[in-house]
Amino acid sequence: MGRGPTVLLDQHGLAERLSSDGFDVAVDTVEIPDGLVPEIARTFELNRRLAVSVRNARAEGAFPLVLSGNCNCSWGATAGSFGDDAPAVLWLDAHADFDVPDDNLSGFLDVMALSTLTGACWQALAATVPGFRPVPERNVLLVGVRDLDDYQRKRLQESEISVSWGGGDPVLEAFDPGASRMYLHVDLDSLDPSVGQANEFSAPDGLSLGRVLVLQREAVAGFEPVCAAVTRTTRTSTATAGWPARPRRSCSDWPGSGPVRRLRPLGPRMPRASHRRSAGRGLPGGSGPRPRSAPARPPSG
Ligand SMILES: [Mn+2]
Repeated sequence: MGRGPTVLLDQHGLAERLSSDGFDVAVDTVEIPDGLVPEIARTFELNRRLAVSVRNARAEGAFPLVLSGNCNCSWGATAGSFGDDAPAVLWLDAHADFDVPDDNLSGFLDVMALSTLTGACWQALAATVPGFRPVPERNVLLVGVRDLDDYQRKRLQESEISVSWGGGDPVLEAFDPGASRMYLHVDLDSLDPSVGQANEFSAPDGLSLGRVLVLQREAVAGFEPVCAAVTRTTRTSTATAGWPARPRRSCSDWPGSGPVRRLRPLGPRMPRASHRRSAGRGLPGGSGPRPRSAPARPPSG
């Protein structure tokens, strides 16, 4: 999975496309040497480096856009973007990434990405990521989640996380995290397989592209986006068939095996409209801050 950022940049020319749209783009690659340390230690070291990279980008007035093969980049991305004020988190994913070591059956660290971010596990290691602060569960809206084992669904339903299940209409207007600054996390397997399969963890009944775009417009209208990540991109270049619907994992695909790329659309040369978009204001089609009411609740079943 880890080579997806390279594919997006080198094969699909993402930086050049953003540049042609008027953004001043700088690419910073965050890597650690293969085989340096065990998987868990590697993953946290990668996040320590990512946090510094993101913090430097923000100090330059840039908007950090993190490209990563794994969802645990959320630790470094938020650590480098937010101080003691916890962000609102809009997290698009087919999975909850909410396992803890004591209930996890896969041994896959990435399914603990959101549970670590919300402070449920790996607390000592997470604290070594510069600037890391656990995000309260009530600050998180999880959208598109649908591929869960029973124990995963139970833990999610017992949490304070707001949930919009599967391909249903997202419920951003009912999301009331008590924070105005946002971290936007897009795991591409949140998309329905009919849109494309960015990785082998796709599941049916996902989000349409239109729904994702509406949700993003609402997010920048109602919140101030400070950092974003696009994750779980595979090493393959296109969203073609051939991936099994269920995980087929190999160790070489696991966290830390590939680079994390952070794009930096820099502020000064950004067109005014685009800059406003980064600041979460005045997006065409947006309707201003969303009214807030009760948090969305998961279905009782
Ligand atoms: Mn994920």
